[in-house]
Amino acid sequence: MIRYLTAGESHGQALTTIVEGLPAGLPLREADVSAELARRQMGYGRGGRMKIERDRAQITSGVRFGKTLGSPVTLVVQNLDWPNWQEVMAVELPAGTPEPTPSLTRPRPGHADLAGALKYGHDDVRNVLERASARETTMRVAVGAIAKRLLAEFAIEIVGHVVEIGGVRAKGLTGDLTPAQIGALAEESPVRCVDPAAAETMIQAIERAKAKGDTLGGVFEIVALGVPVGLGSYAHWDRRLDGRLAGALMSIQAMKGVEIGLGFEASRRHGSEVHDEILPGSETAGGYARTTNNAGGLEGGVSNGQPIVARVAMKPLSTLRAPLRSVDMATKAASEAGVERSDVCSVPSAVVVGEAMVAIELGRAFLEKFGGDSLAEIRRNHAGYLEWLRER
Ligand code: EPS
Repeated sequence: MIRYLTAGESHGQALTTIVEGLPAGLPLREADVSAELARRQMGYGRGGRMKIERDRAQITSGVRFGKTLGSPVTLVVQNLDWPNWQEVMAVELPAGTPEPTPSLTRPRPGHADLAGALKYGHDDVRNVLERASARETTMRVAVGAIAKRLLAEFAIEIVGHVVEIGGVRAKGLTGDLTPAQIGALAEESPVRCVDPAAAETMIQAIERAKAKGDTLGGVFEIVALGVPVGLGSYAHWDRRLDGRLAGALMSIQAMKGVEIGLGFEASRRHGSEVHDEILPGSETAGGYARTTNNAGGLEGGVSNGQPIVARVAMKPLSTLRAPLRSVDMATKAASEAGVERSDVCSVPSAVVVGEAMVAIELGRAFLEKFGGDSLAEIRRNHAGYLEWLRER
């Protein structure tokens, strides 16, 4: 079972994660993780911070000679912006220095600012936003990079792409594109969208929002390929893989909705127009075929051998350069929300975080089914199961 914790403030010294439960013998290089971190930093609509940071992962435990040891893996990413924040974010005040008066007291609607400050009893909203910030997703992407590494050993691949920004929709995928092509096209696009005409309109929409001091959200899709039938379980609610994936994706900062397969559209159709008929064939191991995948690869909370497809809705970021109305928590006077340096649109980056969360949950479910202490042992378990499926 993979467990992990993340730690770190947005403008603290460093971000950290400890990942426990990885098998021994998994090839892992810092470059594997840093490559994913770089993908998260890209995307049209990002702000000034990403010009400062060059997120690089340092592995400080759990790996020797390029392979995991089976012990906890610690990853550290230094915040290059830290030298500019050492005083504001100091762990200790110099002796005799009084605590500064709270600098941020005008909570941003939509952010964790107000609820967080009331919950934890903070007078300074900075104490909330530093951790609520999506900078934390750096470490989720780092953990996801390890999970992707594990899944890749078993030919499981995860691709993500943007389908909508600010109401501008990419044209539906026709099925002509292979998942590898979708991934490659998304990678080349400044907004991670495989439809170049829509991408151009999305970029214009981001520019217009920026000019107005506003922000934009959108929708992205994550597809997992090569997932064997049988991950997750119908036997108990908290083992259902659809619920676990939805929870993991919804936990990403600023997400407001998750759909699997047809999602909300399924509720508008007859059953005969929704369910994927089961036909004889060899498409999935076990000798069954499907011609549609409206279920998004999950039936009864169990992977069914089809690609797993999830779509996620992201709200527009809550830091507006043209601020909404708020209340100054220090005086209770009507005021304008505070303005922090932020992004206009980070849906393209959120795709990379979404891929990571899906990789982590699939990695967990994979180890639950095939788990072993070493990669070699997992390989034996996995191969035995596939052989058994083939012979049925
Ligand atoms: C960041 C995400 C955003 C950025 C942040 C870096 O955080 P938030 O969710 O708080 O808007 O704004 O950068 C800053 C806080 C800054 O100083 O510019 C990320 O994904 O790394």
